[in-house]
Amino acid sequence: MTDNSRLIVALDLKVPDKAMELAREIHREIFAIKINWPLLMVAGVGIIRELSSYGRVICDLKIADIPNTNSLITSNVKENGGWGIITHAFTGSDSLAAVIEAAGEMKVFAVVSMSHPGSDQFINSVSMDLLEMAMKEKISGVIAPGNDLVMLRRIRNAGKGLMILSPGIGVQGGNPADAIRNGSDYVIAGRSIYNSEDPLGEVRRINSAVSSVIHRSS
Ligand code: 3DU
Repeated sequence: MTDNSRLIVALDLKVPDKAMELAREIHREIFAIKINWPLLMVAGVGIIRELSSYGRVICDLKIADIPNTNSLITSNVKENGGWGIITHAFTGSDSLAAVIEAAGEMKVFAVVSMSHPGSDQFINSVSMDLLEMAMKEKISGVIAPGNDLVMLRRIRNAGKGLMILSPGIGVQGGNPADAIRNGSDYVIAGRSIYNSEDPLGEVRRINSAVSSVIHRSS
């Protein structure tokens, strides 16, 4: 994996061999791989270690439980070589603190807003409170939508110094250059890459869209 890329690829495949094959094809040109329940449920926790032979693996488990359970889940990811973990923040500071403590050196990212329409019903009305609480707990970064640029900018402005990872790119309507321009540090894309006829070509297209923005602003 490379620090030159701002792309995190969501490997939401239910066939572990296909996920490994795709990881092998694209890993040199991306920043990290993100896995979620669809793959983890089929492959088991050992897939974290297998994929981490290619570099950083972020486990998007959107943990939302009591502190003890959160801590057990997080330690499973850590013991299997995860680089990062994604947790919900709405469960409160004790639950979040449990993830951060169990994570040790691992990065912890908290969901403070989401990219689908339903996020306007509940979570988006408390996003700034979730962000403030997560910062008090010394979170590494947050998840903020790459297809809602107004929300993204609010989170960027209030979350100085935080790493912002943004899904919502591609199939969900966001585009990588706009997300980076509006405050994302890393964009997350899944279907637009793993359903493409040419996944590596799609990775390169996103990388070059992002680099043109970064180079223009630096
Ligand atoms: O829409 P895509 O196929 O590019 O996948 C986006 C990934 O990011 C997917 O794993 C989804 O579970 C995750 N995600 C969101 O899409 C939106 C969020 O707010 C948080 C995570």
